[in-house]
Amino acid sequence: MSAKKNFNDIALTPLHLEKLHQTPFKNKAAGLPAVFSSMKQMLQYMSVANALKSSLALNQKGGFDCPGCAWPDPDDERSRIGEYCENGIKAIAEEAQQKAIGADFFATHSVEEMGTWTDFELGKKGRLAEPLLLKEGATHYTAIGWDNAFKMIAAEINSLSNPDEAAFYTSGRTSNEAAFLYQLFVRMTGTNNLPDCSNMCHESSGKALSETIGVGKGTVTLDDIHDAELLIVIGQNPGTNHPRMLTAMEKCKQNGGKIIAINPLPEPGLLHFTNPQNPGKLLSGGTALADLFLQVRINEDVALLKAIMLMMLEAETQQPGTVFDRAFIEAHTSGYDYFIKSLKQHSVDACIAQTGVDKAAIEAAAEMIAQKEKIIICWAMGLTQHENAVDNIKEIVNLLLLKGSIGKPGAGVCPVRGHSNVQGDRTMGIWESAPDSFLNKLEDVFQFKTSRNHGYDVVNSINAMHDGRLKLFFAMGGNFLSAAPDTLYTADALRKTNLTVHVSTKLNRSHLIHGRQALILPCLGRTDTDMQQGMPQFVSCENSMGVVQMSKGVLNPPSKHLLSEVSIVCRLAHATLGDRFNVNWRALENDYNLIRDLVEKTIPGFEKYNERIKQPSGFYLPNAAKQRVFNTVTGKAHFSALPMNSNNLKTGEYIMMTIRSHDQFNTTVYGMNDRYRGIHNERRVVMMHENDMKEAGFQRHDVVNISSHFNGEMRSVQNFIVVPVPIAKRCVATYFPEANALVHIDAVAHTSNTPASKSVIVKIYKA
Ligand SMILES: Nc1nc2c(c(=O)[nH]1)N[C@H]1C(S)=C(S)[C@@H](COP(=O)(O)OP(=O)(O)OC[C@H]3O[C@@H](n4cnc5c(=O)[nH]c(N)nc54)[C@H](O)[C@@H]3O)O[C@H]1N2
Ligand SMILES: Nc1nc2c(c(=O)[nH]1)N[C@H]1C(S)=C(S)[C@@H](COP(=O)(O)OP(=O)(O)OC[C@H]3O[C@@H](n4cnc5c(=O)[nH]c(N)nc54)[C@H](O)[C@@H]3O)O[C@H]1N2
Ligand SMILES: [Mo]
Repeated sequence: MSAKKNFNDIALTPLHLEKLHQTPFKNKAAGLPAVFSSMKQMLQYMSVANALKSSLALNQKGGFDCPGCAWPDPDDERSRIGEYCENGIKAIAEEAQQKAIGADFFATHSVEEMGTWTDFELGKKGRLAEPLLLKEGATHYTAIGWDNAFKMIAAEINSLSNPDEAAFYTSGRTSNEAAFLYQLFVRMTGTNNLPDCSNMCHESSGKALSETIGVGKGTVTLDDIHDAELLIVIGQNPGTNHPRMLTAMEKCKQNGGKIIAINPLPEPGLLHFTNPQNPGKLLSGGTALADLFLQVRINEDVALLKAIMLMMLEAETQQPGTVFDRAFIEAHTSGYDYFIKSLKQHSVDACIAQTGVDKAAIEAAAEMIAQKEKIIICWAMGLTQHENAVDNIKEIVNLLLLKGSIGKPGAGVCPVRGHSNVQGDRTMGIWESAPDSFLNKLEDVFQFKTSRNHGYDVVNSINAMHDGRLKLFFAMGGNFLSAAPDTLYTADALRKTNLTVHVSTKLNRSHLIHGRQALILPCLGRTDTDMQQGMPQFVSCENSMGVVQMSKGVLNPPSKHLLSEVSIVCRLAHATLGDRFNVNWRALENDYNLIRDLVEKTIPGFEKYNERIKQPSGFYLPNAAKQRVFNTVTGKAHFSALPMNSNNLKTGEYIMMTIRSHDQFNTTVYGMNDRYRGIHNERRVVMMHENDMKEAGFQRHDVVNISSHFNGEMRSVQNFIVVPVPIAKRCVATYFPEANALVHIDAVAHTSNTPASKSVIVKIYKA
């Protein structure tokens, strides 16, 4: 196919059909190709010296926290050549580019021209080098001094008729120190409008877990994963998105553990793994991971879990006390009888029929679960981004409660977080609906009155911009436009604001879709050294398992005009609030230890923060559920009686999930290949089962248009290429963010308001 460019709106990734090349879907992950791929990536954009320096410091005690995912580092021994994975290396190579783009670059490229570039091209231009302003009506960004930029934002904030007319987004890379000051500043302006990437990510997990077990986080450590008798990995693709988790899964297997994988795709990393950090294993061919793979249809996990629990119930009824943990249920849970009553209303066969999985495989899973006592369930976006996402996770909790598998070694819930500090940002108060206990404490420590209005989350922010209720949109990192659902609707929303501000490391599409005026504020990244008044500073992050660790960059920043996120918050707060509150923003900017002292005063679990953060492996935050203390209304863990969901696909309809390729970090496209799935050089693809293709009359690599249908409204995207893959029937997959325009703004998970970007009902037509 010849390369062609064609686009209607610069909010969308332009159509840029390249030369698609398809190879067989792989059946194993990592190994030597991963080592080669990561080396190639690093050396393409970095000097050998910087590549070495950064890979040696990656995830080492005293080094920097990988800006990739939030998977924890081992507490004890760490690989000496760096605790890295292929995709961590790509994340660093992406951030640590030496090329920097400043006002000269933006003088030669208009906003409109940049809109014709793909996300891959945008990202490869280099690091942002100086603050930039897009004046009203201007076609190009031009340089602006830092002070003027802060004055401009401050004037805008101070002229709002109501503080709730501004929203302050956070992506999950922001450090604890920056996040704490940022939410404090935002709350001092008088609003709780703190939408964050969590709203699109694990919000459903947080909601379900806090209601059922009293803590919105996971309850396991890395050692628990190693010690589990059974790991269930559901709705997650660790081979691509958390590659170091494969090492933990391998250890679990070596200790005699079993693994069940539940996914509409036979993701290579779930099935087989060759550890690239273990030279012996590279030659011997690696470890078979999953003992059982259940190829569930998209969003039929509730049916699957119900089928499994019905089978377990049957076995328990026949031999009471052999399957369920009666003592645990009795002592620590509530709602068991009602839950069982509601479960019995479903028939096993009807549940099985919905899942698309063989009965024998489900029976095998039920039997494995029945026999084990130490079970951990890991999940990610495959469960959280559906309308019934919160129920998905409550159903997982039901299963674990039946087995008494929460709050003991080798057992528990493991929502695997995405962004490297997304969990820490929440702990620091980046939350549009923070609990009163948090706000009360903030008031105590800082002597001011917080607003008690419920703030806007991501979806509510977009709607508020659309309706003119939001005038200013400020983003601490991220790529809001491309990460959010319903791309064109979100673009319209952003265009209605007076001012959009992005604190960023790299150019992205959100800089091109803007309010009446727009600012880009370039900041230091995780890999950069951070000096304040001649003194080196470090920050800290919390990983997916509640460990808080120091992170200290090692590379020279790519431009001398960059500020740290902490500096940006402090200077903006000072420009906006002056001396109105009892906070010495200048002192905090100069010494991050002082920020940690304030965190210690405000947030439980951070006692002796400055002392303990210097421990080589950091420290664990307390987790009550892990100790079988359930901070729910009843003081017990709750069983939930949940309805069955059904996708009800009509003829010609498919259910579509929007997923990540192996060469991307969210909206940052590192490369054009999805190596494990065998898709190369093209991202505008729709993955389909061969039988479905045949039925629809599609040939391999036909070009199609896709439309989605929600609440009587239609959305569509053009020119996607059909690729046959071994996906569950009637299920299709596209990449995020190319297909985000199909996710209707109102298609959200009940109660968590997370966009349902993994269950989009679509029709597919030949283009
Ligand atoms: N390299 C890299 N690492 C990353 C990221 C990245 O983009 N690149 N992103 C980071 C972030 S922010 C996050 S949140 C995580 C995301 O990590 P994942 O959740 O693993 O990412 P997705 O690609 O969205 O994959 C979802 C997986 O769930 C499956 N799935 C989809 N729908 C269903 C369903 O209904 N049921 C079941 N059982 N499975 C389903 C898909 O087939 C896919 O394997 O990764 C983090 N780490
Ligand atoms: N359809 C669909 N949509 C989705 C998802 C999906 O699976 N399907 N996943 C959702 C999920 S799980 C998430 S978490 C969101 C992600 O949403 P976001 O977090 O908003 O998006 P990212 O692509 O991670 O943001 C990348 C940008 O962050 C900036 N950046 C990188 N590092 C730093 C840093 O250290 N500091 C600052 N200030 N900026 C930095 C760079 O400019 C880069 O362009 O997307 C969500 N959207
Ligand atoms: Mo995420």
